[in-house]
Amino acid sequence: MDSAKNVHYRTCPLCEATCGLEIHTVNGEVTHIEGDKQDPFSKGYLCPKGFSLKELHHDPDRIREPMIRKGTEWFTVSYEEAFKEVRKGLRGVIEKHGRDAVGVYLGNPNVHNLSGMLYLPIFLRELGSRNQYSASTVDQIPKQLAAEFMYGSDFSIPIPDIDRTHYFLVIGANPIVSNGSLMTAPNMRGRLKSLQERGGRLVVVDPVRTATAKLADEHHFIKPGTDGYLLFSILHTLFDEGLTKESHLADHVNGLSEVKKLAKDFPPEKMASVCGLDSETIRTIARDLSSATCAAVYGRMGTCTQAFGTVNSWLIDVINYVTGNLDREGGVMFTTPATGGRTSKKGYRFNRFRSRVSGMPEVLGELPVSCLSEEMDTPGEGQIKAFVTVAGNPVLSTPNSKRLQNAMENLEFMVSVDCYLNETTRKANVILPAPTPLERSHYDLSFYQLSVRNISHYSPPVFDKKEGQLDEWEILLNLTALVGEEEPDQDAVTKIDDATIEYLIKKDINNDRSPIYDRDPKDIFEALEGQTGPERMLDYMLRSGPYGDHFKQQDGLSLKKLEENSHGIDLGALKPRIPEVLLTHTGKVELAPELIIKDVTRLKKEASSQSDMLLIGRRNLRSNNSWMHNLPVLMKGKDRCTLWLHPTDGEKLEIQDGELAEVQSEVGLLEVIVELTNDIMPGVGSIPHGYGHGLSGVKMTVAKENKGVNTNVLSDEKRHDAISGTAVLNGIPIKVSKIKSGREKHGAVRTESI
Ligand SMILES: Nc1nc2c(c(=O)[nH]1)N[C@H]1C(S)=C(S)[C@@H](COP(=O)(O)OP(=O)(O)OC[C@H]3O[C@@H](n4cnc5c(=O)[nH]c(N)nc54)[C@H](O)[C@@H]3O)O[C@H]1N2
Ligand SMILES: Nc1nc2c(c(=O)[nH]1)N[C@H]1C(S)=C(S)[C@@H](COP(=O)(O)OP(=O)(O)OC[C@H]3O[C@@H](n4cnc5c(=O)[nH]c(N)nc54)[C@H](O)[C@@H]3O)O[C@H]1N2
Ligand code: SF4
Ligand SMILES: [Mo]
Repeated sequence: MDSAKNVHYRTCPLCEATCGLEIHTVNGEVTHIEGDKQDPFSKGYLCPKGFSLKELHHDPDRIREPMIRKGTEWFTVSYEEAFKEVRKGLRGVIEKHGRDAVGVYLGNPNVHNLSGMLYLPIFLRELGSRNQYSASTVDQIPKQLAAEFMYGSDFSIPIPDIDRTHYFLVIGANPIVSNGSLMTAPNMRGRLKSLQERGGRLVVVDPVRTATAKLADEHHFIKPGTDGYLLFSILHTLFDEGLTKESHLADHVNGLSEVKKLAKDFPPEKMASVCGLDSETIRTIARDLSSATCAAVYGRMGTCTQAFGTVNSWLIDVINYVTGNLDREGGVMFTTPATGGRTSKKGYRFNRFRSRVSGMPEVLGELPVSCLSEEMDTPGEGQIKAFVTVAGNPVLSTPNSKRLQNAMENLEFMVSVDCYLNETTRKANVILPAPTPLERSHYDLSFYQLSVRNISHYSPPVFDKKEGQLDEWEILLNLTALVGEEEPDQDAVTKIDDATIEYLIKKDINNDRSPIYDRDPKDIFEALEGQTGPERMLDYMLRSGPYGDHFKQQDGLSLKKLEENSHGIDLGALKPRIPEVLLTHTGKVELAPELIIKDVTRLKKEASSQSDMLLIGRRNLRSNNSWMHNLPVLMKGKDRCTLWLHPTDGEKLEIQDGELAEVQSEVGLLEVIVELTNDIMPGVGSIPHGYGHGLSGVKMTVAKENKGVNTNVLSDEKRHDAISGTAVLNGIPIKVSKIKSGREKHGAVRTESI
């Protein structure tokens, strides 16, 4: 903890790269932040966002105390008063309309937060509403769902073994800017350069010549939304030219012949014009993939958030398998996280219930966020009347923002756990303040499951919380208590916390795949005595995990051991895990899951969009979705929320660089400054998401100066991946036109103001 002058080591929780930071403080103030050179994973690397934790912590706009809204005015209140108000609001709705009338939206920072990862499931279970949504269905759910069907667990995602591969095919991802996603690895540029230095090739397929593409040995433009055709024609070539490799996994796989049959219909010569790559290029990619000593195919946002997201994610793994690269060094591999992975299975977590209005299937315990606004604005039993957001900004991040904004006007009650008064939380009745990353402990429970090496690193809080300030897990357990039958208070928090650890221990001692199977629970409770909250849960998971001390059975990991190793512990490179990792009913890799195979029929029918112009998104190194636009250190420089167009499109539309254009989709309209660039494919426009800070009631002074436009007024909630329900955020048909009159610059958005 902080006193006088200190140096603290911790991982950065802002993105998936998990860089080690060295944080210098004097008397409770951060003086400066550097990369931790002794971190075994990041070795001193950090990006500009790492430094910004200082400004985030000291940001005067950040919410530090519970707040209640009366009309348009906000008042600071005690936690007690805030919880009383939340209890009245949520229980009132539950009593009148039932539990499904409470909708919940969980945003991205929850997966970077130990409290969110460990305690939100408890809150959701107690709440018992089907209306659970998250940022996952505007993101990676297709990849998780493909993994659920193929390997039996949604977190069994094969990760590119980037440090050992010789050929890396990156489709629809920009890891140089995003710092990698579903591929935790700090210093992506360094790792990709090493790949090239050892004679490997980096090949990028993207409608934009991105920073990653500029580093690559080859870059190919692709028409947005057509990756399914490209991937199938690569697969076709592999079979057609006899390039598939007899796999060491042949005895562990079902469905190869079915896949081979399907691939027949996708010859590169037919698919080339659909996706915009020529057939010889496609065949060459297939040949190179096959002849490389080892290779990894990797796809991310560009392949997930489109109409065939699940099919794409599956095809990527199929190609990795048939080229002999699944579960193999230098190919794609499964992690062995220190906190253990899933070890038991109760069947697929898909379509166990459907959404009320459109009948969309449940996906991994939640409903696609594309249904959120219709569940709010369509009357009837089960209509969402109260809304809970935790670390989310759905108004800027989910499709058809205008409809969602209108729908939210009819809510009877809303509570947010957040650190800013932003486009979403401004509509809450109560805001409960989330501590900053420096006031809480940290462990990357999610991302060490998706990491290119097995790593374990615990970070204690840098600063003490203020007297009386609640940690986020305590806020979440108070909410759990109040949606149940309990009074929200410390006793309830303790009771639920104790019950949870007891439940976990009992589950594991009855699970014959757990290292603590059949142990006496007393030994385990005793060993954990004196601990509470996330630290106790984490200690338990580490000790009962694959490298753990298994409660004094061997010399192994524990929270104490991690505390003694403040730079983190490298547990080594990834190791082959098939068949032990598989949790499918058959115990095999299912290469041809029924639901995915069915969707191939749709792929065959829907060649591609007829629109002249397709909209995609992009990311910037100095930004992170919607919520870090209030930090001056990141926001300096030129306006980044622009529409990128190719100069030939500019010419056709008679729009010059820097002029204002009108962009229209099926659901919305906005005005945005155009930036002409040769780096984008003709026929494609790109606007970054997470902007549109000009709405009334937002209290983010710096962000408001660079308000930009909300691209999600253009995304259509009716367009989604047919299987997972994930929204189409890439490949949205748009019309772009020049604005004739000299209207105000800087993104005045007509559709946006309500
Ligand atoms: N600096 C920064 N880092 C971040 C974030 C951030 O906002 N800023 N956000 C974090 C989050 S939440 C995530 S999920 C990750 C995302 O990580 P990435 O997926 O690596 O990031 P994106 O920039 O979304 O990359 C998607 C790429 O797909 C391309 N693309 C669009 N449509 C298509 C298509 O149809 N086909 C193909 N092949 N490509 C297409 C886009 O041009 C873009 O280059 O980044 C994380 N890291
Ligand atoms: N068009 C388009 N839309 C997109 C995308 C795209 O590429 N294009 N990308 C999508 C993706 S990949 C993602 S992940 C989503 C992100 O979508 P969201 O998760 O909805 O939005 P964020 O911008 O990440 O907002 C995070 C919120 O959490 C708060 N916060 C930050 N840290 C904490 C914390 O520790 N605790 C709590 N309680 N609150 C905290 C912030 O103040 C902010 O309000 O956007 C998606 N939307
Ligand atoms: S790359 Fe990600 S984890 Fe590393 S410093 Fe930047 S934001 Fe933090
Ligand atoms: Mo994301």
